Amino acid sequence: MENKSINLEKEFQARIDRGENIEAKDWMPEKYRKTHIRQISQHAHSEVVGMLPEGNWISRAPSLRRKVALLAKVQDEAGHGLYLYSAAETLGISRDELVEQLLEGTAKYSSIFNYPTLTWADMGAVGWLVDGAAIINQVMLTKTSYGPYARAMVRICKEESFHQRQGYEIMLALANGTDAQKQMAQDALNRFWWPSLMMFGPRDEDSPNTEQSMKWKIKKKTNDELRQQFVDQTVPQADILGLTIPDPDLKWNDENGGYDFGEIDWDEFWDVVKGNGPCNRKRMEDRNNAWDNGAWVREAALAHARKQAEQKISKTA
Ligand code: BYC
Repeated sequence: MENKSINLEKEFQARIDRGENIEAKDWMPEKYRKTHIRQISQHAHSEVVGMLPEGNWISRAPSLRRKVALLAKVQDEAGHGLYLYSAAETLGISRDELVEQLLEGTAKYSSIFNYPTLTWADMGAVGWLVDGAAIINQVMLTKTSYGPYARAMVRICKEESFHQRQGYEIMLALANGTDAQKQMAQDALNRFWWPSLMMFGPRDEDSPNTEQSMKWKIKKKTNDELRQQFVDQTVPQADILGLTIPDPDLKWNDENGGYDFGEIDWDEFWDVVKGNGPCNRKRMEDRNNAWDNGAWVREAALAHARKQAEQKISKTA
């Protein structure tokens, strides 16, 4: 029995090493399944909670064009949440269970969405930095070893690119606007820069999941590698905007071919992850209210589905 399970694990690792995708009905170690449920559901929750800071600005967008683009972006995020809940369901957990974990506050979602969006420029900073960081992480995940997750990521990444561009374009307009607009853009960058770097997770040496996730090719790059990639990609974009990254230690390093940057405030990161960020309570309250207020939609959809099924039965009878 023990030998059989060792052989299964060996064959599983060999498939991963050959670069094969693992599919829903394939044998997989229990820990692989659980790690995926954890990561995919945290990701799904992040998309759903991520609608809140931006939803806050839909009714206050400065023009019809901006409003349409923001509305489309927020709707895309709802869609991403749904693809990801479906991918998680292939691993044997129901969407109801996952939603329940989110609403009762036992599930994690990205720390970034626990920061407030105070001005219109924050819509630019979120699109540029938050979606920019998300793309770097998620392009890697299009090649992740679990097939349903990898395939969901391909479509999500296409939509994230549009999100990032609309954000950068807001920043560009503000940075080229009046002094007050430029100041608003700089202020948004100042507030979102460090939380964006935190999105990639703890330093590699403090990340309990990275080593195993790299072996299973759930992750193809470590948290620190992706964070470095984000900094190297984003600093020149800030230069084009004429804005200053709020990090006095930021410096080009010729030897490494990348930017050195300052120390992240890890106490702040863990505080936010543990539920004590500026907006954690508000986000949970808003999600719970949305769930309660949407009960009639779920009931109506179920009643409609039941009626359709009954009509089908009576037609075939
Ligand atoms: N916030 O061992 P580690 C988006 C947790 S973008 C909160 O490194 P892992 C969007 C981590 O879960 C954002 N928690 O973990 C964009 C773990 O906790 P548990 C969503 C964090 O999984 C724009 C513990 O800390 N993207 O959706 O190997 C608009 C130790 O960390 C964070 C994804 O979810 C954090 N920032 O690596 C709308 C991408 N960082 O479960 C929406 C998929 C870490 O062990 N996820 N933790 O108690 C991943 O790629 C990986 O899960 C991470 C973390 C790189 C985030």
